[in-house]
Parts: sequence; structure tokens; C-alpha cells
Amino acid sequence: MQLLDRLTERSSRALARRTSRRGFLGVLGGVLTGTLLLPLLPIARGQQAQAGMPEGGNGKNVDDPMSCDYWKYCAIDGALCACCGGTSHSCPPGTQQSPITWIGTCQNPHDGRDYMVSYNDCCGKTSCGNCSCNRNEREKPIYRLARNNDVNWCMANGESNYHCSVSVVLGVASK
Ligand code: ABN
Repeated sequence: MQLLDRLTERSSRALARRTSRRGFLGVLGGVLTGTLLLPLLPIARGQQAQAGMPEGGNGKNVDDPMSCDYWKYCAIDGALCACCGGTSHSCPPGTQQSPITWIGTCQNPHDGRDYMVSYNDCCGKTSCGNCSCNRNEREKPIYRLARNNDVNWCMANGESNYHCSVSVVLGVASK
């Protein structure tokens, strides 16, 4: 037998003596489970945040309507309509704006003034799911309904499916 063959056989037999089938299956199971669970770890969500679509804003893209950091979104909770075929203040085609809303007050970083903002839900299509954004500045508990953002305002619409949320500036808040 060739030298290489003998060396390979000897090292394979030595490896087989040192390891058991059960041990090998245990390690293999651990590796497979770890691989499956990896996407669920917080690392994945952290990367999404760096891509400009955080769950809550981080103050970096205050002028970008497709970013949760956009200044008008300071009290929004939902999918941004700007990422769903609409704009920051208009619903995507095929959806209807909810007539009842929740109201927030956001400070415009460019002029330092406070603006009243209406957060309307867009209704009539299944959830868009893009650019999910949850910011809660000056939000009030649910018993102050019009100041709480965790409500499906499509409930008053004929078609109560929630699709996404817009933010409409109503005016400057007076001091
Ligand atoms: N107003 C946004 C929203 C819709 C459905 C459920 C919770 C929050």
C-alpha cells in the first residue's frame, strides 16, 4: 500500500477511536440549531436599524420621509406610507385615509418651532409592513385616545384593514 494511503488510514482510524457517533451528532445538532437561530438574534435587528429603517428614530435622517427619523414622525406608530407607494402625508393609491386620527406635537429642528401633526391611518388594503416605525414623543396613555398612537384608526372606515400611516402637519403650535 502506498505511504499516503497508510497515513490516511491510520489517521482516520485514530480519529474514529477518539470520537463517537453520538458526540458527532450532538455537535452537528448544535451547529444546525445555532444556524437556524442566528437570524432571530438582536444583531439582525441592529443591522436593520443601521439601514435607516429603525423601529424608533435615532435623529440622523430628520429630512428623509422614508426614514423613521423624519422629524414629523415623532409620535407615529405603524408602517410609513412613504415606503408603501404613498408619501409622508398622502395615502397610497387604493387606500382611504381614516377620518379620525391621533394628534402629536413635533419640533421642527430647522426652525425650533412646535408643530401639531395629525397621524392618519390609511385603510382598505392589508398591512403594508414596510418601514415599521414606532416613536412615542409626548404620547399619552390609551384613555386619552386622540393622543395615543397604538390604535387602529381604520376602525371607523367601511374597510377597516390597516395598511400604513401618514403624518399631516396641521399648523404651528402657539406658545
Ligand atoms: N395607528 C397605527 C396602528 C394601526 C393598527 C394597530 C396599531 C397601531
